[in-house]
Amino acid sequence: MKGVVQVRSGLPRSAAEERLLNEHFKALLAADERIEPLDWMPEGYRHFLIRQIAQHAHSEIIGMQPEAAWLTRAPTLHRKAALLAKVQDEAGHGLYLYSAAETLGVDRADLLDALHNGRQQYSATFNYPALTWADTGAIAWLTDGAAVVNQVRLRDTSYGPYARAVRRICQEEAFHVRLGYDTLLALCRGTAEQQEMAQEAVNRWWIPAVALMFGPPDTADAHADARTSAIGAAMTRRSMTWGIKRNTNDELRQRFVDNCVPQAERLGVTLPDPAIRWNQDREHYDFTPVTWKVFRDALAGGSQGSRRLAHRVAVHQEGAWVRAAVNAFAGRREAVRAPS
Ligand code: BYC
Repeated sequence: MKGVVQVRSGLPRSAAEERLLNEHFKALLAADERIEPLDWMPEGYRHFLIRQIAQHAHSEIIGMQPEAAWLTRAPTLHRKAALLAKVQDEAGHGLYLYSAAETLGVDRADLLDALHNGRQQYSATFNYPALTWADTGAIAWLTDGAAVVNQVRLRDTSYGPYARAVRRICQEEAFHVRLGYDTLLALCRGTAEQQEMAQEAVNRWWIPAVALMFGPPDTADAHADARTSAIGAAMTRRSMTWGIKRNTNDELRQRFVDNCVPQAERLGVTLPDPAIRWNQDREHYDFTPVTWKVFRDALAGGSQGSRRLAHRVAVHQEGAWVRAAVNAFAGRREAVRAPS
């Protein structure tokens, strides 16, 4: 079926042609084939993808900050080397994703502008502070653990460049989760003070992970802003019809909790939710539902939002000379290659 209809968007077309292209797009989705950059796609699909991939990329690069703050204070050389590799991986994830977004016809500089001006969002998870070394463990175990659960399903997402970027990201995230678990395990096997440090970090990162990494609840409740939740539900439905999302937010959240409980038991930490218990009938762990109130409180709960963005903007400005050098080099290479 591939290659039958490959068009550049933006060309004027008749309604009949549009219908044909739309039918072909739907047939590709139904056959579970990937949509590639030169395939025709509905504008809504393109916009939805740009929004999600950009938000994803922004989260990766802003998400470097809480852990990076501990690079100069890592307890050993090995811990520092591993954390450095992890933080650099997050930068790489941002790069894969900005590249994937660019295949949809947007410019990386514009996306970064939108992040810096607050027109596009990043995950509010990373507005929470990393107060002790143990937070690096909790972030990697819980937020990367949540990211893996979410993104393993995005490997099958319908847009080819996004799916391929996510596949690579997942391999690296799996290492991050192990690293976080290992960092916490060392503390949990240490002194009473170290165990307490691990527990407090888990207490701090549980809600940002369980509430924010999976997005809002699937259904409206008494605390839902009716308009937002209706729009959210409609967007989830469209996203699933388009094969972008493969599971609902709450399905993935449940999978995450089911993964975490036995791991927490092995670590010897308590997940800060008294409602967690095995439910034999459902064959899942029960936990306090992430209602709209829980979600909104978590969105507002991080204290570092303005600091994260200000730091990001300052780093971008400091890096202007690197971008100028790269552009100058590319220009020189073009000039050398151009026939005289
Ligand atoms: N924070 O869009 P909706 C990582 C907003 S980083 C702030 O329907 P959806 C890592 C949302 O913008 C990778 N706002 O949510 C890096 C919208 O508001 P507007 C993170 C949020 O699509 C470093 C409104 O709520 N992973 O792994 O159902 C170190 C309605 O939400 C958040 C991805 O990005 C939030 N968290 O679900 C460690 C994966 N959530 O725009 C680790 C790809 C929602 O209407 N992304 N809002 O004003 C996704 O799967 C989905 O976009 C999300 C959100 C699950 C994040």
